[in-house]
Amino acid sequence: MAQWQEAAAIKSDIEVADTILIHRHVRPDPDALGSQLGLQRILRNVYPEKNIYVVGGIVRDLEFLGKMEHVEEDMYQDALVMILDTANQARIDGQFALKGKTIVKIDHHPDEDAYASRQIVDTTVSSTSEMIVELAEQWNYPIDKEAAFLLYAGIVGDTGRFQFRNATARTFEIASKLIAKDIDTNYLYRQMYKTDLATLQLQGYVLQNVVVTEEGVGYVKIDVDVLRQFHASPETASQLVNSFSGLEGLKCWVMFVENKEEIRVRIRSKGPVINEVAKRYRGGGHPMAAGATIDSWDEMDDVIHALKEVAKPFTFENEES
Ligand SMILES: [Mn+2]
Repeated sequence: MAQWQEAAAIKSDIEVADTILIHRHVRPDPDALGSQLGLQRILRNVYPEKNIYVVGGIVRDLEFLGKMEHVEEDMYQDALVMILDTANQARIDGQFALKGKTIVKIDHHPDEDAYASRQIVDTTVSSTSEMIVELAEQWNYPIDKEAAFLLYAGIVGDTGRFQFRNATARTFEIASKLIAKDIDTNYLYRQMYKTDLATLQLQGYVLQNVVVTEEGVGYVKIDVDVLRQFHASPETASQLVNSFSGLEGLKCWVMFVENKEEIRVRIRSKGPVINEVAKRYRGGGHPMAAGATIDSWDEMDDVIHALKEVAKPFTFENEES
């Protein structure tokens, strides 16, 4: 695991730092928050005398995971800044993150932007939370029940409850160790998968309006009028991208959500590689899960056309096409 060679140096950075500021990406998901808060918990247990803070905006639905802290710009000067789950600078939540004395990146997204002085980037790992467990073990830092809960939440989030193909044998081993800390998974799933009525009704709209092409590309368009009708935010709508993933014949699918001046594009796949398409439209991501941005509804057809091109030649193994 050549990507992990910086682990020892990062441990030294942690040991010498008085202030450690932990960041992650904007619009955080359970992995971003779970890895961030989990790492904070682990480090605070080992180094109670250090100033270890988590920075970034909050998300109401994920507030049960923990709270962010306010950190002034002057604290960055001598700080070790650890940026988790964030591929590129533009995605970092927190305007002063790169003002730290030492910048460390720990991530499992394709390495598009080596913004840190040290980094561990491994796209074969399910989640940044899984990477934090690996590192805590290498560094000999204990993971207590609270940290285990946070990191487990991150793994559950990024693996879609262990059903995506990024859930490896190692992921299950690590999840098993976290479960062994007696974490409350009932509470976790209740919090992670709760839905309010407005969202549920928007989901009904999505299911009613999904279109599938003969190439196996599904798409749904959510414009501002639909958002207004269901009192939903663009973020809420975007989270429904997997709500029709079980549809027969679907190879890849995309959700277009209007947000102010632009249209966010969320793309998912069961086989065809779609992040190359995302890259052509101001985006990127994983081969099976990516995002992009377009400026007008005219461009929607271009994205759908590009997805048809990648979907058409693809056939599932063990299945007749
Ligand atoms: Mn992640």
